[in-house]
Amino acid sequence: MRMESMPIWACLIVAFAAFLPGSYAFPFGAPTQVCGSLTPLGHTFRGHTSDPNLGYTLQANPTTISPGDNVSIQVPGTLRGLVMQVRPSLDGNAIGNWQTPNAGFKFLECFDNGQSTVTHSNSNDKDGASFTWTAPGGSCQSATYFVRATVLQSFASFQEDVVLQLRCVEPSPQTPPPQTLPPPPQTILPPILPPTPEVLPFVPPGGGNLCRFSSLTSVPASGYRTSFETEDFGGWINTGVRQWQRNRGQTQSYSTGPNGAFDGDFYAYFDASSPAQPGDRAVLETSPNLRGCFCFQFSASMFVSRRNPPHRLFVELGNEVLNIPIRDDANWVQRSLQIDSDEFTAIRIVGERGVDWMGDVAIDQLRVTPGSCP
Ligand SMILES: [Ca+2]
Repeated sequence: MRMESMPIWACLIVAFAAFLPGSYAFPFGAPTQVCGSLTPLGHTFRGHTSDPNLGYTLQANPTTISPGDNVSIQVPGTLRGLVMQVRPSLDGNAIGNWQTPNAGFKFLECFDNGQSTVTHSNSNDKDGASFTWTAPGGSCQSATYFVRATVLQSFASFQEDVVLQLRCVEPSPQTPPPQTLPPPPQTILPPILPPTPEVLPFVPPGGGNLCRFSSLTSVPASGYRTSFETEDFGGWINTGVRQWQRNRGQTQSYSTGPNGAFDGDFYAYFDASSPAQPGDRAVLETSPNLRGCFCFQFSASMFVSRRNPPHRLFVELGNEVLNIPIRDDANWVQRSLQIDSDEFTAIRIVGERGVDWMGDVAIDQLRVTPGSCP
């Protein structure tokens, strides 16, 4: 409330007080009427005006603050009184809270806040003034806060609009403490399997000598011979979800598969790498035109992981199965399989992917010959 808006009677009271000899208009501090203007009522009534040359200044530490921070604010020099606030704009309402002032000063309630304003509590000369102000919490109410004071040197001389700017910055987001990451989940490796035992040969020891169905023997002249040196696979047909592929040299995956062909340059292998999934099968199959007593010979490479479930390479004839055991090296093994059957049947060579990517099973030099195995 500025002077000119005061009721006449109030002005008269102020004027009367101001004219008392040797007295100040408000020797015990500014009245609440100054809350908005910070203009010293009694002083201006006598015709005095603010004297900017008195040289009063404000000092603050720090001058850059965040919500809730305490700020030390000084008014150097000899002074008799003052009224001071901190505002979010020059003409805004006082914000924040002053801490209990030192002797000679007191709170003045403004804007319904008993600690929003400080003023003098007596008319003695003071050797400077020092206060602590606490910024409102939460967020900055503006980027710049204004410490605004009117400082009285004496009753007749005062300086209005002594201002100091504070910069309000939002508190930096809390840097979360470095999280103690849980250890990466352990890859639970399946147990290492013992070597897969071969199923018993399809005929008892002694081989072809005991063939009962020699008279029924029927084997195509081609004998399903292939060393995979050509594309035709010697009559074998891929029938699985995955393909047996020709390859020469090592397979592309490290530490699995043969180093090269068993015979010639090429062999066939089932690539366990993507997109092959566990359980996928590559099946190489003859026609079901084999019967009687005959021998299936082939070479196999089972340099694959033993992780469980394991990779498998096996030969099927009807319901009978011959497993080729896993090896721990890239060497080829030769197998001879004596068959004695009174029904036409097909031979199926099955590669089955296990859980591990190291599963490049390979075969080479296949042939089916009538009679007993050599
Ligand atoms: Ca070959």
